[in-house]
Amino acid sequence: MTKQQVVQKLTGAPRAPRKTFGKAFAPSNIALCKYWGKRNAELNLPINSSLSISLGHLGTETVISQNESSDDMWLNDRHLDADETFAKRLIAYLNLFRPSPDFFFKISTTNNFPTAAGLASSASGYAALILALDDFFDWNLEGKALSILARLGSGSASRSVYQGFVQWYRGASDDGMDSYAEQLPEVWPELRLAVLTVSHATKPVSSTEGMQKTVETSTLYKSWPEKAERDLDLLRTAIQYKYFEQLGSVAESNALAMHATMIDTSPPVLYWLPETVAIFRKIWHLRRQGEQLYFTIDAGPNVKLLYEKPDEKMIQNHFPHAEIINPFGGI
Ligand code: 2P0
Repeated sequence: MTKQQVVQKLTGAPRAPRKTFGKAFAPSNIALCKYWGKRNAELNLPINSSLSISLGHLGTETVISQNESSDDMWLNDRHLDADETFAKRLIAYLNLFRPSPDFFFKISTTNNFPTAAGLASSASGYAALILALDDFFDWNLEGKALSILARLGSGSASRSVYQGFVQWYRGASDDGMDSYAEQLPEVWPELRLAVLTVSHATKPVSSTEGMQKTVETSTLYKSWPEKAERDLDLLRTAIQYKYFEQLGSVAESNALAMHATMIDTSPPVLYWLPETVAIFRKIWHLRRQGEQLYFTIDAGPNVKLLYEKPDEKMIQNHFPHAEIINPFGGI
């Protein structure tokens, strides 16, 4: 099945928008059990299920309307040239939703998280875009369909159409209709994340390319799907009973295992910098002294701490530059 066929199946025959503009917000998210590896690159169908926490009010707001003669795209108040990589990907996604080839969009998208925090923008970006399109065309789609459509833009976006803890089911069908995310019922108001920024530089290998190469060449990757499914079960239990130690230790182990498969790739994909490893060592040292903190890390050098609210002072003392996030603060 193609992306276009998936869109037709979920939104029906193409028709004009019913509103003058559409507007939506979607949160960024950080995975505790990571998405790494696709079984279908066209539809962003994952090899393993994943589980994330959405970041409350930190994310992307998008406003969309009709434009004459060409697409007009703005990112954080900067006009995008149609030949920029970012714009090309956006236009390819918008092509799926045009009622006719001569229909063009105006899009203004704004990320409210500090760019310095190094949080992924494709997740909240494509989630906000599909929610804004749903508003503009007045489709009134349910969460499952929105999650599937967001996935066509970027895999991790399938999780950003919801707040709170979110699970993305890998699914098994070829058309991906069973590969969507759902919000979990639990909340954990004491849970905190803190971003430690090591570098603002664009990563040398994109996630899309990194995971493709890993699947193709890493021997260690063979053990990843089973490890991810087991970690996901352990995380579900940790969330259900608020076992922080289990949540933190499983998330940390899952992130390190994902990076192990990247390092095992040919040529190696190593996102860490010396400062990244120094932070790992500092966290492990603090844990040996009895402190309760863990980390997770995505396809980049920046580290995300996991801790609970009573430990905020300790975190601020040891990591004065940490960007603290309260994921359940705005829910
Ligand atoms: C995640 N990452 O679960 C994992 C952990 C990065 C490391 O999802 O190709 O930008 O657009 O589907 O979603 C980043 O990958 O990749 C990602 P595409 P995406 O958050």
